[in-house]
Amino acid sequence: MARTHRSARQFALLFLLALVTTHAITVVDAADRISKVPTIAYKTFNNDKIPVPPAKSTAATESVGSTAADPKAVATTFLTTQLQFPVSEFVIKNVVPVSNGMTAVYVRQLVNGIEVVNGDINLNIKNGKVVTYGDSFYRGARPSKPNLNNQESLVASKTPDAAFKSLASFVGAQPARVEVKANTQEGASSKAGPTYTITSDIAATKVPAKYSYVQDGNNLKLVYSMQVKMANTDSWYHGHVNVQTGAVEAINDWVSDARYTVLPIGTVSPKTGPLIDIDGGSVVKSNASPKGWHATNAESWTYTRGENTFVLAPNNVVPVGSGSDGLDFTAWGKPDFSKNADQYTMQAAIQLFYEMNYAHDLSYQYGFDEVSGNFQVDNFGKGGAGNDAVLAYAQSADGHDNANFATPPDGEQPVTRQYIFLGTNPSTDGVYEPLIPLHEYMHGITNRLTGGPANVDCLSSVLSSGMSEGWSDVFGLVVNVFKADSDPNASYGVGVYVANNPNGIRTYPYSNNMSVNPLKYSSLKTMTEPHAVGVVWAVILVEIYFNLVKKYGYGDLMAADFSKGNSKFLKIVFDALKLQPCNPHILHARNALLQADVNMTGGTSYCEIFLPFAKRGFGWSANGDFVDNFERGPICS
Ligand SMILES: *[C@@H]1O[C@H](CO)[C@@H](O)[C@H](O)[C@H]1NC(C)=O
Ligand SMILES: *[C@@H]1O[C@H](CO)[C@@H](O)[C@H](O)[C@H]1NC(C)=O
Ligand SMILES: *[C@@H]1O[C@H](CO)[C@@H](O)[C@H](O)[C@H]1NC(C)=O
Ligand SMILES: [Ca+2]
Ligand SMILES: [Ca+2]
Ligand SMILES: [Zn+2]
Repeated sequence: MARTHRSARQFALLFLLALVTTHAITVVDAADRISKVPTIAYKTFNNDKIPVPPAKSTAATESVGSTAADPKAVATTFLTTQLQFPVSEFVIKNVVPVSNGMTAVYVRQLVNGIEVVNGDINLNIKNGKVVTYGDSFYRGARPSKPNLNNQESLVASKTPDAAFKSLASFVGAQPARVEVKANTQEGASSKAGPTYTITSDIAATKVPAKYSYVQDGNNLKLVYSMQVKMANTDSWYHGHVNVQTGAVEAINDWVSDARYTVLPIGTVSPKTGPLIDIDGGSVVKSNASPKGWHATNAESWTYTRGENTFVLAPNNVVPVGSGSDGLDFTAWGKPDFSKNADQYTMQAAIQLFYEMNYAHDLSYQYGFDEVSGNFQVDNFGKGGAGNDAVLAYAQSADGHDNANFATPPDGEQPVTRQYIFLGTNPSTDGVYEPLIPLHEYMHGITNRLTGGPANVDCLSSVLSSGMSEGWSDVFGLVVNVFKADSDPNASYGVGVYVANNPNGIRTYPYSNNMSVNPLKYSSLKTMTEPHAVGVVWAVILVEIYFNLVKKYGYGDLMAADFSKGNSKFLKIVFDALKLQPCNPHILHARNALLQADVNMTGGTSYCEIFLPFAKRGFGWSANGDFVDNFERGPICS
């Protein structure tokens, strides 16, 4: 009996190991995919297809910027002629250069000279043309111009003092003292009526207040808009109080108070660094998530749901926050990693929520925005299709030893599943190797960006689906693993924690050292498995990354300072994804990287990008035949 029992156990164990082995290669995989892509004849990789940097003189002019029509003037013409708003009805608030010659212009609506706080148009302008725009301008009936300079003439109006008290009570504060001072008016500003400065014990600083409109369906409501930085909480409110009724019509807390106990991005695994309490206010990027991670314009949630993702544990259970704002998730505490992963499911869901949002906010800085087809419920009038926040299943029960990400076209909700890894003892959860959820999120990014956000069938050939694995590994490494002092000749693994193996689960670890990772163009000849193909692509990207960090230094990736090597790398990768053709060959993708750098900087990183390709057989005369070519070419020789 005992013997039988034992051999049955042994069999079970072997079976498990076999499973783990097969899954080990496909770990952090896109779902088992069925795809069929007609073969494209790659016969046109002539030297002249490789982008080259412009001659020095042109480079200088190009990098300084275009002399084409002023985007502000283009925007004004578009607003007045296409959209038929007279110049008196809008004000251009910001003109922001994007990359590739694109400029974003942000416009606020004026009615009767008064700003409509939720009436915005953003225009993306390139080569003197409006490429895309978002529009939330009010079109309903116009109220007559209120006589703001005569307070008493406003029908049944509340004083600024009463409005401030109403706002205070709305946020649960009782001011003991409120002093209102009307500011002296000069020039144009007086058109929008007087402004006030309010001092109160509940506010940390003086509260500026002015008249605005809030559009609410077919109504335009005159409000006092006030910015209240609270004295005793972290909140900093932008509140809008109805001048007639004193009701709070709209309010936004500029500070997100949410708190999470997580393994911070930048830590390889719980074996290399601690979990910490993170304050939402310190990680949320307001340009990417204007209402924080738990709210859209219309709704808010006190569980792992929000603008960018909705994270569910098995049986559709969700971790709920606590505290006065319901957004403190730290009460769930830390996982006990000495136990099996199913003993900390809720913590894992919180970790996944943090990671999905982090990936959203970070990728936003590099151009994965609304227009580019990113994943958001509410696009805040910035173009693209919304209602496609990532639906994320933590510790999904329908699999193990893996993770996946399914990407439909822009406007349809992507789904990611993270599984428990049974190959370790105790079992582990891939969300605690942040590279893994980042890898999955990057699948969504590369699918949306390649061939435009509406076409998500552009990474389905052997080479392009392989590259998609490569981009995903590299995104995970760059965001979570590489540090300022990382040695390019060292070995970097993927899945080191979930496989409990420092070399990870790929065919070779990543390294500039050819003795550690010998892959070349010719290695691809017999490869069909996407992850194996991906390692060939990614090992080159890793070398480009290290070249750029060596040349331009290392900065905070979230700050997206493109003069720093790591940020420059990520920006070039994101731009290239947008530039490359559908189902690219690796040589197409190489050329897109070179093109992105030429477009962005005039080609200042040309050889940092080209030489790692030449080193591994994708040199100057390489063509579609999988024969290694190591020529450095005329520019980098
Ligand atoms: C990049 O530059 C090339 C040629 O200089 C141009 O054809 C292409 O449109 C540019 N792409 C973008 C997105 O700017
Ligand atoms: C990595 O190895 C190469 C030789 O293979 C060497 O030239 C280079 O200096 C090394 N880099 C570092 C940072 O040690
Ligand atoms: C490259 O890897 C080999 C094999 O691991 C090792 O002996 C060699 O020292 C490495 N070279 C560098 C420059 O790190
Ligand atoms: Ca979208
Ligand atoms: Ca696409
Ligand atoms: Zn993958």
